[in-house]
Amino acid sequence: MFPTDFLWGTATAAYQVEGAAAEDGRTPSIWDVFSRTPGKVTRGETGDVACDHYHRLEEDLDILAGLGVGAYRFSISWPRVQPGGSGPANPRGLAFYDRLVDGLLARDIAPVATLYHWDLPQELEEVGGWPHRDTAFRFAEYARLMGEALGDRVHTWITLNEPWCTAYLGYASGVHAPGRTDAAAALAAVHHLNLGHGLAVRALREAADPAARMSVTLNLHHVRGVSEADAEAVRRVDTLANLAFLGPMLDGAYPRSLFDDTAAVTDWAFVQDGDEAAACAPLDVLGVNYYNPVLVRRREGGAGRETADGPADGVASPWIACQDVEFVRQPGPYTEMGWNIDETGLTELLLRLRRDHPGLPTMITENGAAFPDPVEADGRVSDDDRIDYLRRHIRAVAEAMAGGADVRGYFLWSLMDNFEWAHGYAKRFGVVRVDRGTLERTWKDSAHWYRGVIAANGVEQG
Ligand code: IFM
Repeated sequence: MFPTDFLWGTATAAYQVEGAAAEDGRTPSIWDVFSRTPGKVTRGETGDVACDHYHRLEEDLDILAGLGVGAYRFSISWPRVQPGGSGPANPRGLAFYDRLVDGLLARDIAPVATLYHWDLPQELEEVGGWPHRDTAFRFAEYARLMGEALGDRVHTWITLNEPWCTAYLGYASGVHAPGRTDAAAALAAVHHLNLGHGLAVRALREAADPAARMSVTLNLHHVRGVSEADAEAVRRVDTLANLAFLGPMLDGAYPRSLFDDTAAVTDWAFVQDGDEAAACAPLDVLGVNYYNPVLVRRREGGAGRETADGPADGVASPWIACQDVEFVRQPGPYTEMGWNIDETGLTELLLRLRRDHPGLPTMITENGAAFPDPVEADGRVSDDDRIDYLRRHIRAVAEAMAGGADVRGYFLWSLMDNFEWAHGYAKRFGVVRVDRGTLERTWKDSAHWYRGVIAANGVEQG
């Protein structure tokens, strides 16, 4: 079903799996600080130990080899390799990623490295974080250091993971680190993430092997209206969630409607001459994370509730300037996150990208689901619900490709159960189970199934 060079992989992120939070010179990130703040993470859990991937690297590499993946998407912990977010690289931190990359290559697995998966060095937050312009330049400097250190071996570089989450969950709703609730700051963060991305791609192009591919991962929202009368609600959410990043990164300009929609919040004076062009650096492939679609309608009669994806009125929302939009709960089935399962949104999203950005290939850099995953008496985890979710979504990718979408790979989220941010360890996304007491790894049925998908280079027809 898939081309012979289609990349099958799994994905993780540094703070979610590594642990070793204070080892070998690593300094705290905003997530270390946030997770220690009472009330921010379920049961007060932290990534101090996480999956202890830092110390169990060889075992985890062998699991990847056993699955037969062609690629592995990991992220680099910025405060591990450049403690404090400035100055020279930390050789002891870099040594871990050297071992990881070399271990992947030795197993014939292509390393796909994400530079920023939400763990900003705390020192950079203390001088303003992403709303502060200088952070974009610090990020580019860090990118250059990584290009110099690993650029001869990394197959694909992903600058940012889901800048939507960094900006809107970190600085507007505050449910992610650093936990600020300032809509104007969130929009400034959007801009400095876009700028940092463009600067980082240029730095990597200079420092890394010319064959290395450049990418960014966006959690694009596939937005639908309840009826045709809701087109304006769809446009507003699409602009804030998608075009705020796609515009500058791919077309070198923000849609002017974004400025109009958010004029009551900020005048966007932080966008300086030349910034939009600087944010736009040619990419080889666009990373797409997809979990579920979004359904909206025009909110009638003022004060209502943001029902599906956000909190009630009066509580900080990630949806800046969307007071006239209601997020509608969609029909099930649902995953353990409460997210509805609807793979048709993935096909439609990929076809939209093909239409709007012809010539730019895509790669699914995350797709997967959390489920309760009870352990049976013999230790087996029969996660048929996850297998069904994955099968549906892989078929949806195939359908988009049949419609002309140029999709180059699929990375399952996640290799193993890990620290699910504000949910702590309560939500399990892995195809490999990690026992919270012993940290022992056990293949769930979905891991065996995925190995078969990779071996067959596809799933059975529906
Ligand atoms: O665990 C996260 C990941 O870090 C980013 N994308 C969504 C996943 C599931 O919530």
